[in-house]
Amino acid sequence: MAETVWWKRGTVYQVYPRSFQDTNGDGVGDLKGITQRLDYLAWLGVDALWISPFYPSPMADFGYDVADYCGVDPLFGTLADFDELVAEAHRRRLKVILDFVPNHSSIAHPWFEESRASRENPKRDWYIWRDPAPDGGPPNNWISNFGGLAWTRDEATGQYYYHAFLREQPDLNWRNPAVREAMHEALRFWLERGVDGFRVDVIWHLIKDEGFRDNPENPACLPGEPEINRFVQVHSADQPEVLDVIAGMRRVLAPYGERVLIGEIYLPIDRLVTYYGPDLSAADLPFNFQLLQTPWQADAIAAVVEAYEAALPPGGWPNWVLGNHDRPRIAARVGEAQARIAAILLLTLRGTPTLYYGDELGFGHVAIPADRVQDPWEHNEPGHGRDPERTPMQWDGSPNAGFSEAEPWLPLSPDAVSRNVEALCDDPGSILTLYRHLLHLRREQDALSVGSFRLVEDRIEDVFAYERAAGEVTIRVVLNFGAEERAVPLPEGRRWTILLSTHAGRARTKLSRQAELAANEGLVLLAEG
Ligand code: TEU
Ligand code: CA
Repeated sequence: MAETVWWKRGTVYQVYPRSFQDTNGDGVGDLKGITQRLDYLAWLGVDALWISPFYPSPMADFGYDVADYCGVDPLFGTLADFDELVAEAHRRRLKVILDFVPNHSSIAHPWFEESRASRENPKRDWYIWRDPAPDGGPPNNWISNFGGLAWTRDEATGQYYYHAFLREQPDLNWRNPAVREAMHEALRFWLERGVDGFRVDVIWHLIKDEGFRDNPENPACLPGEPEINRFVQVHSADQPEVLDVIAGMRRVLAPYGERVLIGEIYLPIDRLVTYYGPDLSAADLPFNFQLLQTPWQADAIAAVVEAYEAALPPGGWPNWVLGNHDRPRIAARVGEAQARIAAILLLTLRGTPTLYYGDELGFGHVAIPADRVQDPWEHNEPGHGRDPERTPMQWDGSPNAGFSEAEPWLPLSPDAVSRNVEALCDDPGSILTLYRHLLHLRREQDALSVGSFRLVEDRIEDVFAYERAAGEVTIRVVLNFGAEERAVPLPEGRRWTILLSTHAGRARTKLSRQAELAANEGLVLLAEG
């Protein structure tokens, strides 16, 4: 199976560029900083880096409001810095995946400035303009993902424009062929510069209901949830025509060879898997966020793994995500001990893993003082802001953890003096060492990267167990989600070697008949013979 395409075998590492490495002392990470840290990523053992947006932007949503799809914001550097980053990454056999944000532009994009100028402007139909409702109010009940109305009335023409996110992020009209062509040109611009693929932002939002019908209310929405959850997004997103749009992007990538198209999609499994498209013509990897959304219990996790595997279309390649810049840190959600179980899960399940910078150090929740809040969502809906998962990378014990010579744009975690790469890299018991061993093991073992997957049927309370196999090799993963010791029977007549444990010092031990798991312990076992 050595010929398998790289994005099936490989592991993706998400870099949030503002927070990775600052090189010019302004407290914000930059492209040169990423280049400087490529040796770390190679040492860690990942195969690709996905970089969140660095395009010219007013930064209303920290770069997810793009004012020029074919440039680099001076805050992050220059196109020359980008070319150097790609060359240096490729020299280390690291792939580079860009974050493409086609659903909306910045309000400052020249396209929008033209579009809003008059109803007759040739670019009027590049965005979504509607007349007010008869009472002068918004055209329908659609809500912004960041709270409040998704429609803003523009005085110049008296019409409303639609924005699924901030009012500074007007949605583009993907039903317009001219928009598609302009966006395809932007994709080609980066493909020509050597990028290996794209993670496409909110790809499931690109097409909206042609009749702009009201979204129905969501009876399951609980108090305290973000306002967006009050309605089910059946008309404002997830329209069947979107698969065609995605297939169109795939056709742009195709002549460039092995490039990957990843789609960011927050939908239940049955809808998510439709994004592979008819005959796998749409997304290569529709992001699977189940691990971020499922209660952290062995049974619940086993059930989603089973449901997801069963729902995949023939030939559809699975993937798993453990964290991103929009969701609370995994260690904050499940605790430090279980964050190690999560690491094993991410890197031994079947499918391409995506890990988020800092999770390999066990980053937890970082409390942000009120006067340091950056995320506009926190201002709109307090408690939902995403700053706590966007704090600077912690490299060493020096001031600002080696991230910057200046005060960082977001505060560092108070534990940065002890939780950093330099302090953890040689510690055999650290979570960083666990991640590195897992990443290297996954590279060595076809069973883990491209092997088959099978759930172990006999269930032990709090334990999730499964097998991966390729050729003669069988690997069994046994994970204790609980805080009690568990004895887990192993199949008769076989001996097993511990390849790796969440707990240091157990590797290479032999087992037969039974695995004794400490509280919160996970084991990766190799069958002998
Ligand atoms: O996120 C889309 C998205 O669905 C999230 O906003 C999600 O609703 C929320 O964060 C809860 O998890 C993408 C980007 O990842 C995000 O950073 C951007 O703010 C957003 O799109 C708009 O571009
Ligand atoms: Ca900088």
